[in-house]
Amino acid sequence: MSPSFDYDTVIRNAIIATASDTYHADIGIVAGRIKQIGTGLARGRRDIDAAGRVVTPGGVDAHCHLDQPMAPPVKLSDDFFSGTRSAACGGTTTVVPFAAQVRSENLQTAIDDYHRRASGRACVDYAFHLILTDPRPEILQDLPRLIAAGYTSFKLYMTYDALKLTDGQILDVLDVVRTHGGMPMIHAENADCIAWLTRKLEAAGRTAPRYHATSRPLLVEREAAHRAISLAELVDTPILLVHVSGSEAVDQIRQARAQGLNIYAETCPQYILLTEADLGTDASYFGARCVCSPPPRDKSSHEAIWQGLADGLFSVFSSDHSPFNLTGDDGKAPGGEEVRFRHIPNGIPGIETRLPLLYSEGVLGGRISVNKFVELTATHPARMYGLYPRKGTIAIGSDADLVIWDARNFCLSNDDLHHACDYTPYEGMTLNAWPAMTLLRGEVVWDGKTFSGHAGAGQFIARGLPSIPRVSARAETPTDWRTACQVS
Ligand code: DUC
Ligand code: ZN
Ligand code: ZN
Repeated sequence: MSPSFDYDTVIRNAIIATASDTYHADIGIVAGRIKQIGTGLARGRRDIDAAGRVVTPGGVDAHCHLDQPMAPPVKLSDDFFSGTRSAACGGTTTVVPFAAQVRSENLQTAIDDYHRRASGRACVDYAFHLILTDPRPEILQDLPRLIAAGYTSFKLYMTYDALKLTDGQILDVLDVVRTHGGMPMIHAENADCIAWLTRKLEAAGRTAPRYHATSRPLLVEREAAHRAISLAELVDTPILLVHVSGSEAVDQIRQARAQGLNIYAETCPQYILLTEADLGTDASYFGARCVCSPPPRDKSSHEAIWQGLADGLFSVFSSDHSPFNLTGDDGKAPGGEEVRFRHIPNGIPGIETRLPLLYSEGVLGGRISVNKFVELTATHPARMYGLYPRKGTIAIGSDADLVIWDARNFCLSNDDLHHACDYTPYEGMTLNAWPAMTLLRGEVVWDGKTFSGHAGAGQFIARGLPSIPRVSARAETPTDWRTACQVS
């Protein structure tokens, strides 16, 4: 007689870390979900011994770009297969990339296109944020339907000619989201300042990659962050500022939250680990590999970001994975040419290294607790974007998305990564941790050496509304202008 098992898999003797607790227990998994958490669980069909190992929820990378169309010849190096394979090997089991509206087209067209790109290709679970580039009245009218269908977050750009919205357009979107729910995500950089500085720098012959940072000083982000916060205050609705990089923007967010405004913020590994020096010298094009927007900053901004990670100013830690190859003609050197900094594709890879970098530098480096790590990389991203409690925690009923950690020293090399990008900005860095195992809905997709997932294993997730704790319990009193605008 074949033995019967209570569980498909049991992770035994784990040191379970959630956003709130750390404790020893076994995790029993049935049909991809966590069925039981306790000590001395009955045998599973498969038993995995995690003795002495920290086990965290699978990461939720709430900001990454996969297979997003670019202006030819430029192309992202990762599609949904290679990007999500890389995510899994670095401990991330849910990704939320962007479906970008092409101006003059509608949002459903963008959504349909992204489903085609992801379906049958994704190796981990996925959802889509929408990028709104043309919020004309019929698009705004369609938003409530899309929110109800599970597309509950919207990226709004204050820069990039092909993407940016005016302040008035941002107000229009915020007003709809205030009524119907969802989370506006704002890319805050002042477009006119960047354009003006870029012209000045080019006129002076300063076109090397390093001048990308010169064209975006801290105040460019600070001013736009302040403006975005003011727009959110006027409409009286929460926003999330994405990829916050500099100490001056951090100050703006701190002041807004001290006033009780529901301003949330995200940051990324590049803003605690890379500096402007990584953009190289006048004589070198190699710095193009670290060109991203906002640009890497300095040590004093790193400190401000670390402080914000530790004290709750930041809710979300994402990769902003946006990979372009250094070699070839579709990446950092478009057409194979060393171009002026304004033409270098913005973005760096990081979907696989996001969790190990924060675990190594933050948790093992003594800057944040393991519980804060879980909050920033899984629980709050899941809450912010309507994936919780299915994703983002270790709890009975949640998907069995789990990472078993291995604390070991090694030197990071791009050869060990699983993306389709020909470099990592963190080449040669010593890391102290890497996932020993990643499970997606109970299936081992990474065992520390080999990717064992497959294209099409990832499921699309229609998301709910945010369930993130509010910054303030401030009573929602109608503003004067709203009262005045009410039709009697
Ligand atoms: N900046 C963005 O806003 N998105 C992708 C990458 C980047 O550098
Ligand atoms: Zn952005
Ligand atoms: Zn981005």
